Amino acid sequence: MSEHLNVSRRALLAGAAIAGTIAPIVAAAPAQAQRAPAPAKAAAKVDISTLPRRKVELVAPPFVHKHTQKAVGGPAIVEFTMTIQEKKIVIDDEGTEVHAMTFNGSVPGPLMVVHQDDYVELTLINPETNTLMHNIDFHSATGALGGAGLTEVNPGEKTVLRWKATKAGVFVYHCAPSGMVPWHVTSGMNGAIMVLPREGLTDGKGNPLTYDRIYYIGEQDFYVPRDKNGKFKKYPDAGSAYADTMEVMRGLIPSHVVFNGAVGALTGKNALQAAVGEKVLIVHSQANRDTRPHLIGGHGDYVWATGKFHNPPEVDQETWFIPGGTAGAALCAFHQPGIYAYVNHNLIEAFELGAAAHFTVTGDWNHDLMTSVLPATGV
Ligand SMILES: [Cu+2]
Repeated sequence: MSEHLNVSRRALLAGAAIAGTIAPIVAAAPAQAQRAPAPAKAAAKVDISTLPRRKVELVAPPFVHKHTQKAVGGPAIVEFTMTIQEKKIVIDDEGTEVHAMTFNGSVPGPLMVVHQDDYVELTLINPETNTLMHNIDFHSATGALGGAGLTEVNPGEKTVLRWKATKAGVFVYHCAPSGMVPWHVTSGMNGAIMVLPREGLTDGKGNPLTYDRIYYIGEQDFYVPRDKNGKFKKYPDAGSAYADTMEVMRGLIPSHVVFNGAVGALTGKNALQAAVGEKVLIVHSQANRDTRPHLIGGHGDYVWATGKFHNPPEVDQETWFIPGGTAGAALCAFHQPGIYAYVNHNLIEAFELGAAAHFTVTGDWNHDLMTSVLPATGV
């Protein structure tokens, strides 16, 4: 048990007050990143006031809000609103609890979709019913710690950040409060944004690639403390779980590695749906640890493992590697009906810790691709 046991609400709000050993990473960033800068004096190349505005209603993963694959018209200001929710969630069939920190109530937060050169305008709300300060670091944004330096919001506050989507690809976003970054990220406070090229996806040789469906899978490592008997402990709130959770985190061995917030969140009756002949874009993020997705019985036909669409995709992949802090994208066509497992192919993490999803695919079996020549028969 760590000595940092009693974490008061005030200390949590102060963020960096806890455990000086973990504070310096962000505290060392340039001080000006922590303050709102004065408006730029140089004439902006784009007159923001002339751009059209579009409001997007976000939806919870694995689903993705409506969007066009090719941009329609010129750049726009795309307005999003996210409300931060601190909430207790159950992460497995045994009732193991985590006091999660979430963007919009889900782990991961919603996938946001824009096109390159659009402006993302996010209203971030931290309701006064929450207890912690939060912010957001977009890996796709430029400056101020990805926006984290301009978006610190205490309970009862909201903030608005606008940034230009200059890079095409799928990117992680996550909470990054001074001194407490890994705790917030491994409590579920991460998601992804997809910045599509204005012309849509291509194969790197000028040929367009399109998808019939898109799903967003956020892989999450949790570090739930155990009691003397090895049972997962329960706590009344996030603050009282903090010290024990940090101790488990420092051991670097997660108690759970799950897709979309819980063991089984995307399996069985929650399986992802597709039909034979459909091409599915699977966006997969991991804000903290490396992962290696694999579609059992299928392939990544076009894979941007590090998620950036102006690199040619790799083709015909069996397993692809997504480094921690990255989102990747894989375009997979389904050619046979049935249930496919989509896993982190560290199979211990998939089968023992929870990192697995199912696709249920409808359609007709193709005997040319596979057939049972001799069912199991006695010899
Ligand atoms: Cu946070």
